[in-house]
Amino acid sequence: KVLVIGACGQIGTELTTALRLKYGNENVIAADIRLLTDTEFRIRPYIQLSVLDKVSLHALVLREKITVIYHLAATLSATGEKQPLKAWDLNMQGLLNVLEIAKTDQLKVFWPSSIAVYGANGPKAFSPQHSIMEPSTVYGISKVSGELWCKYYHEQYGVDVRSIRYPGLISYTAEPGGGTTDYAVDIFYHALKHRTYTCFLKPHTALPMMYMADAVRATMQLMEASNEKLTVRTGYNILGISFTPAQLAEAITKHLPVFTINYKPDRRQNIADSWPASVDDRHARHDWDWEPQYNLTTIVSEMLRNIKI
Ligand code: VAH
Repeated sequence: KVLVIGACGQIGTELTTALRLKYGNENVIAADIRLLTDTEFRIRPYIQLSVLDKVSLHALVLREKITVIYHLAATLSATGEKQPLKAWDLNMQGLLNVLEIAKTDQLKVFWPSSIAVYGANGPKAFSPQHSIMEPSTVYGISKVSGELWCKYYHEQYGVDVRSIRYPGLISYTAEPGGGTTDYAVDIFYHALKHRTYTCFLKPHTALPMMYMADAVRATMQLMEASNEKLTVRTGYNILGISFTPAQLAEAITKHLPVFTINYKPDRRQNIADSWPASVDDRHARHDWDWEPQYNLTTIVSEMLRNIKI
C-alpha cells in the first residue's frame, strides 16, 4: 500500500489522484496535518497525521502495511523565511522520521527536492546536476541537507529513496502554499477574475517551471525505474520550461487581450534572484527517460481552460 504524506498540498492532491488511478483508491492512503472538511470526500481514505509524530507514523505504516511513502509535507521558500527554525524542524525532522521508518521496515520512499538547492553563486543557466550548492533560504538549506540525508540512507542502509528537484510547479487543483514561484499560478486566477495582476517578481526574472501533469508523470516514472539504472541519489534535475513573468503575461494576453500586468517586487525577488533560470536534466533523461510534454503555450491554454472562478 502507498502512503502520501502532505496529500492536501499542491503536489499531493494531484499525485494522490494519479497514484489512485494506477493502484486503486483503497491502496493509496492520503495523510495530511489538517482535518478534512466533509465536502472533501474525494481524498478518502484519509488520515490526519503529523509527520513529526514518528510513533503514530510508524504505527500507521505497520497497521496499513505501507510499502511505499511519498513524503511531500514541507514548508516552502517564502513561508520558510518567516519562521526559519519551524521550517527547518518540519522539513528535516519530518524527512528523518520517514527515512528511519523506511530503514527499519524496508520501505521505498519518494521525497521532493527543489531547484531551491542552488544559490546565487552557482551557474545561472542550465545549472549542472552536480554543482556548488549554497542556497540562501532555509527551504533551500533543508533541501540540500535532505538530499544528502537521502543519499546517506541509501549508501549506508540500502534504503531505496528517490528524489526530484522540482522547478516551480503550475497547477489548478490546489492553491500553492507560500512559494516564490507561486506568481505563475496566482496570475491565472487574477487574469480571469480581475483582468489584471500585480506581480511580486520583476518582469525579466527567468525561473525553471513545469506543468503539474509533467511533474506527476516524472515522479511516477522515476519511482517505477529499475533501481540499478539510477545514478543520482540526491535529487534529479528535471526541466520543463524556463520563462519570465513578462513572457507568461504575453502568453496570457493571447487568450485574454484585455489582461494587463504591473510589477511590485517584494522580498521574494531576492529568493528568485538566487535561483537558476534553467537546469541541466541530462541525468534524468539518460537514467529514466525523462522528457517534458508541456510548453508555455500548452500550459497557458490548459490553465485558462480548467480554472473555474
Ligand atoms: C517554492 N514552489 O517556490 C516552490 C519551489 C522552485 C520553487 O521549490 O518555494
